[in-house]
Amino acid sequence: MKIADVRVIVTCPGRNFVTLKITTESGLTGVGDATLNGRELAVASYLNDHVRPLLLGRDASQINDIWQYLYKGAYWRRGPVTMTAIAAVDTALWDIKGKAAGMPVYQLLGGKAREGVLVYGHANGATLDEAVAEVGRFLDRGYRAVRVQSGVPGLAATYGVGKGRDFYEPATAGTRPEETVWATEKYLDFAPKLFDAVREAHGFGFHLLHDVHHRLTPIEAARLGKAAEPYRLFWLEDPISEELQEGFRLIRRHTVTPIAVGEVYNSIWDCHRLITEQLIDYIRTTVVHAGGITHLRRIFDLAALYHVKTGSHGATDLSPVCMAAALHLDISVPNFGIQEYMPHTPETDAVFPHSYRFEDGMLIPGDEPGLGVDIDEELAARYPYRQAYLPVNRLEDGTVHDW
Ligand code: EZ4
Ligand code: CO
Repeated sequence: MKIADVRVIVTCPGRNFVTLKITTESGLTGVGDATLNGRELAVASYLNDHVRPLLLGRDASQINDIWQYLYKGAYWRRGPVTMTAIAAVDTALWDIKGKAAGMPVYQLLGGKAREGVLVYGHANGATLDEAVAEVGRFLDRGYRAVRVQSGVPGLAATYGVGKGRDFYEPATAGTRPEETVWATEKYLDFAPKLFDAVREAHGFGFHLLHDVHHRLTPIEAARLGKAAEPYRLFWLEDPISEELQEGFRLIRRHTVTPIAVGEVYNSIWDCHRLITEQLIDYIRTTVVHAGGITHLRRIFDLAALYHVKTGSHGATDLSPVCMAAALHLDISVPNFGIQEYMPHTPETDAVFPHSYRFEDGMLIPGDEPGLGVDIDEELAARYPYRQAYLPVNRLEDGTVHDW
């Protein structure tokens, strides 16, 4: 199973995606997502310039050895660029291993531990009323779990509220990031009213989630968590910046609202204390940014020991290749919690044909050998890369704040 070809494909069917495609001498192919939103070309270069020469001629079946070779062999450890590049290689090799074995990857991971993967959708509104109505639209479509985000009175724009309805996309094309303005006190006054209105309108028969997107201090987050308790959130996501791990101790002292963290983490070393000290309830690391299936499994296994469940990131910047891989892992691990799911645009779905499907609020991975996802390279070539950035966020006095 010698690796004969390694290609890095950059495409922009509405947004940028970087995909690694590995081909063996016998003609088996595997794909891995390598997209790092707003910093895409850094990963493309890491793969093309530094990893590709190391893979050619190597045995594609040696996933464990290749992972360690790329991780320890670089000397420089961790970081989003490195771990995304390693993830792409790892994912593509699992895809190949599944095809070589004639089995879907979830079978190689020990088989299905559940019938489907519970997902949550994103209900967004510019106003409270719009957000409440959007939650209803998701429930009508069969979602059992919905994240709600709303514009905040007095703020021009806020995280999670897009221009269109289904395809919220925070990155914008251009040579400079968009800038947004934030005021914590306006948000903190408003957020409990939003949860109250959603529960008032739609009841408690579904899971309600909310993403703070790293913007509070620990004591502010503690206040919000406490205020949210009557509305029984499934989770409060990223209440504070992910670097401030000690801050989660303070949040924990004040509230039983479950906490989800980890979409910006890229290794087990970023979250082992949060897990072993039981400071969080859901770990949001996912395949593409946390070293692939091989490494994410280790994080999930550690989390299982401490009753921390999985809740992988699944926004639109994670390609259908990542989603497919995530679903194979989600469906097989004992401590699965929930999977984020934002459907991609039809243009993106056409570039990445895939067999997973949405059914009754769950995603079901396909049963064909490998991951059940591919990239249409001819179609991908019609959408050249466009420079794009995530927004930069400032307080009302101009201070740069966490976005
Ligand atoms: O801002 O994926 O929970 N989801 C999120 C996402 C992230 C983007 C960053 O690339 O927080 O919307
Ligand atoms: Co988030």
